[in-house]
Order: sequence, then structure tokens, then C-alpha cells
Amino acid sequence: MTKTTHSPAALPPGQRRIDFFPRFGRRVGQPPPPVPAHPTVVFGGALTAPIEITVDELVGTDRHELRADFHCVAGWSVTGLAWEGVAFADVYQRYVAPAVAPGTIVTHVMVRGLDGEHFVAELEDLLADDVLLADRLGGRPLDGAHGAPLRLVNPAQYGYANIKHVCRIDVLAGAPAAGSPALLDRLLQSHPRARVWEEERHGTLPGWLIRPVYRAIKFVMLSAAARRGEPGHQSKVNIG
Ligand SMILES: Nc1nc2c(c(=O)[nH]1)N[C@H]1C(S)=C(S)[C@@H](COP(=O)(O)O)O[C@H]1N2
Ligand SMILES: [Mo]
Repeated sequence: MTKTTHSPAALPPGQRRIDFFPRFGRRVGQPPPPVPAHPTVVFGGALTAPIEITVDELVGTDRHELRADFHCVAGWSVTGLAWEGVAFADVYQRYVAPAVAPGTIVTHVMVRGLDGEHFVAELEDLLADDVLLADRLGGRPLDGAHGAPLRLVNPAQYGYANIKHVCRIDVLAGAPAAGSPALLDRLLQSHPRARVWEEERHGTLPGWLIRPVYRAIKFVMLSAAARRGEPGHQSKVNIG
């Protein structure tokens, strides 16, 4: 599978390398969501009818390995993660495209996790050949910290677009209506494309301008995780 065209030594603008892969994100204060005994993904939205497929079936054929860097909007990057799973594009062609309601042109895709987090991506961004639905990391099944049972991996987009614990994927015929007007949401508003090399950190502010805010968040969150003694902070086994 083809990967990034950027030099392996280079990081996207405003990013700093760290040598462990922390559990991170908005839900980091809560335990990871429990994984059902027989996890499934429901495909819905602009389909003739929703489709439910077991994770085992989804990842069972046409598997790929992907070595890729991971970039969080808060400014940390981990390099050389070894993911395994299936290409999002293959899943889309096999299950979703044939079920799209007649006359509908899919432009966006909403990916949702068992913890309720979601991201809406442009379909085109998810059809890139380095976008996976991954069930393994570093030669082992994904753990709760990093997105069991299945996670979206899109190295070209910030971490917040890499939804963990995937349980639902809805295809949409247009961009969704604007989100919550709450102050915190406006301050940390995601970018609709979230492309790391373009530094699309924020919905309205230039990436470089908002860097210090995210760096402060990174500092607070990584310090708290270190105090909790989370595994990524003692071992480097997951990466490289
Ligand atoms: N389901 C879910 N996916 C999520 C998040 C989350 O809280 N819940 N956080 C996002 C953010 S902001 C980041 S940086 C990455 C962190 O991934 P990690 O915990 O594997 O490092 O997951 C992303 N995907
Ligand atoms: Mo993030």
C-alpha cells in the first residue's frame, strides 16, 4: 500500500515528536467504552436500508499493513506506528456504494465511536489509499486505549478525525449543519478537512495562531496521564 510522499524525517508544521503513544482525546477522563462480545458496525445515512456487519467479517479479507505517523491537533506526533486492518475504500466499495439510495451523491461520511465521539469527513478524504479501518496496532489487537475493537486511521488528518471504537458509519449527501455554539466548542472547533500538512487545526482560526492553546492542553493532559501512570507513559512497546 502506498504511503505518504513526505520525507519520513519531516513532521507537519507546528508538530513535535514524542516517543510514546498516549491515550488521548476528549473522553480521556473516562474509561474506554466496553467492547460488545460480538462487535458490529452499522452503516446508515443515505442508504436504501441500514446494514450491520460484524467487525470480524469487515476485517476478514483483503488485509493491509500501514506504517504511518500520527498527529494530534494538540501538537504531539508519534512516528512509525504499525497498523493492520482493511482499507476504508475497499469497505466502501464492497458494502456501502452498492447500497446508496438511488439518485444520491455521497459527499460526507460520519464516523462514530462507542463512546459517542464522532467526526464528519469528506468522502474523498477517506477514500485515500492510506486510510484504514484498523483492528491491530504494533502486532497486537487494538486495546481499549487506542480504539478497540476498530478504529479509523487517516494519517493525513489530525487525531480528532481518527475515530476510535468505531460502531457506526453514516454516509451523507451534504455537509451537516453547523455544530454547537458552546464557547468551548467554538474555541476548539475542528476543521472540516483537518489536514495536517495544511495545518488545518481549527475551523476558523489559522493553525499557527491557535498552536499555543493546543500546546497548553497537551501539557495539561499529558501531565495528568503521566500522574495516572497510564501504560504508554512507561513503555515504548507500541511504537516503532
Ligand atoms: N471514539 C473516540 N475517538 C477519538 C477520540 C475520542 O475521545 N473518542 N479522541 C480523538 C483525539 S482528539 C485524538 S488525538 C486521538 C487519540 O488517539 P489515541 O488515544 O489512540 O492516542 O483519538 C481521536 N479519536
Ligand atoms: Mo487530539
